[in-house]
Amino acid sequence: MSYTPSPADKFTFGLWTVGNLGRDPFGEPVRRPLTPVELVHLLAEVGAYGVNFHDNDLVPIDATPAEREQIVRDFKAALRETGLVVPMATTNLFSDPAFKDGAFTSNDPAVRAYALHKTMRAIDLGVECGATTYVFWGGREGVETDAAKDPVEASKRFREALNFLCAYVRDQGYDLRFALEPKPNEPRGDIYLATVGHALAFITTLDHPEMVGLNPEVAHEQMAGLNFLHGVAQAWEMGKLFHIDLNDQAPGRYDQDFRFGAVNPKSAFFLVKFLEDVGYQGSRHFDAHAYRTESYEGVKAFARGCMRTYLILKEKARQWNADPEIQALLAEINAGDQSPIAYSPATAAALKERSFDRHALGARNLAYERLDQLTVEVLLGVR
Ligand code: GLT
Ligand code: MN
Ligand code: MN
Repeated sequence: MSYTPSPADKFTFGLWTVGNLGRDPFGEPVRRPLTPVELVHLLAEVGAYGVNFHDNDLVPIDATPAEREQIVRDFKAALRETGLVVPMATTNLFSDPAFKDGAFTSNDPAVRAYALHKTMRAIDLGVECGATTYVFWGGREGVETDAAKDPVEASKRFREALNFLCAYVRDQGYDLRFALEPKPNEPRGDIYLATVGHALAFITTLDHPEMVGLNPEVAHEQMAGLNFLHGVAQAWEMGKLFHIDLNDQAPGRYDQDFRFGAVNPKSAFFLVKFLEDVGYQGSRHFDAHAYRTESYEGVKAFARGCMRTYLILKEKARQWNADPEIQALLAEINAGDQSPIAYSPATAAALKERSFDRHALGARNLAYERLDQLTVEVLLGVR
């Protein structure tokens, strides 16, 4: 097995991921800035399929229209040269001090209007570069104190903004879907729409729910102490898994954005197995950063590592699915008539009268210990 990435794997990185300078709240940058064109070439060198960006990863916030045109021309030329594509784009609604108290949920109507203005322009830029998915990560949409904002009002403002922007996209005739990216906290003390579950429920209240889905991120659900796979599965089952941010995270820490599979390869395995088993067709976007210790050689090792780990886990999933002992256990676990009990008055009446041997039900051995051990042995390479 060579585990070499190919375009069919749809491995993507943001300009902000491989371009991360290693700044943190306690320390200055450790890597020199690369231009978007240099980053495209770096990604091509490691074998990525695509590159995503925030408006200001590509075009500085204070660029003149002429500068914007030149930057976009150069960037597109780099895309043509390398064959990289731009499947997703997004807006930076968190760095500028104007957004210190949120963008769409700010108490200041001028800030909310500016956020719409900036997002429409960023959507135009993304679409111009080929994006068909547009991410909304509301990093500043929250509070440090609940004295500051009414959370019901915040929900309404978020909804109004998304309704406005859906209408804009439809009006322009863009082929673009929105993907909400939840996160429980950081940089705000608490962020609204904290988890996949919050976002899924919120989407049903929008004017165009069919245009809006999820971009769940591994580390964000784990920061909330949740099982990421379960959130992803629920989004998938509702037809809402529009995009995914892959990385890793130790429990109970800050937003670490580690290389995919770096901390918990077992949960990464079940995630990859899920995406491959269900036939998820979207980007596999690595929203992670190289350690602050690394030079750009280390950044390349980081990016290669994300993709290689994904492909190794994909192969492990194939092996797991083909393992006769695992399959026999699964057949045993799922034995019996699994079809749902459809309601009718007669079925309900019969079911009420049916007698159950609950002691026998409770006494059944479910063999999950053996199944989990086999999983561990597949992962550790001894099967
Ligand atoms: C930021 C954040 C990510 C989001 C990006 C999209 S920006 O790096 O930590 O999780 O996906 O806005
Ligand atoms: Mn993150
Ligand atoms: Mn992310």
